[in-house]
Amino acid sequence: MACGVKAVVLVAALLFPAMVESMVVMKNATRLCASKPIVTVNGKFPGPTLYAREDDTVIVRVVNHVQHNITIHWHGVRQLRTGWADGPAYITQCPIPTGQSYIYNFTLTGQRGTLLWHAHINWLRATVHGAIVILPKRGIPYPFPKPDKEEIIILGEWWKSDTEAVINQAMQAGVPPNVSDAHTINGHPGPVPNCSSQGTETGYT
Ligand SMILES: [Cu+2]
Repeated sequence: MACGVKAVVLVAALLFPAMVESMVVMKNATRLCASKPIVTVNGKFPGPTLYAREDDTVIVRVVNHVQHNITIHWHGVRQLRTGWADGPAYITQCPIPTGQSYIYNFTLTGQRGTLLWHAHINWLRATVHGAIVILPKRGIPYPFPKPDKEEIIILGEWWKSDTEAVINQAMQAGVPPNVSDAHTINGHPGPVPNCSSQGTETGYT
């Protein structure tokens, strides 16, 4: 998956680990014949892929430019003595307010594979999520034959309405939230009949 320069990580084993800047910004997105503003990292949906190696230290500075408090959770990453980098809002950290930033700093000890990062407050994870690929240490293969090609596939859901409104309504009414309008593969619900404009949709689903 292509990703912006700001999004590509990498580190440790180096004396001076690189810091990745992640900007949380609004972006207009068109799906299912309709557009709405969504919260994104670096204007991407799904968000940028983070690449690292086992034993790397990952340092990500998240800068909040939207009118929502936000945190980022590294789903499946074992936070060994770095609980403050885990991300659940009001559990291991205060959320990052508008205009503020927070530096996530953790080491990928004894882990390889593809995991997910996502927002961890209210329903912002609906659009704020992406892959984190943890490669084996340099010179060490995965415990299976080298694949011809690797592709990141992220399954998600799309609501035509604002997802923060969906969850807030449900919480206030004490009822389950409205179900999504579509499932997505890498952010795309696929072609829609009778929809002249597919907006920003590209690729195949
Ligand atoms: Cu998670």
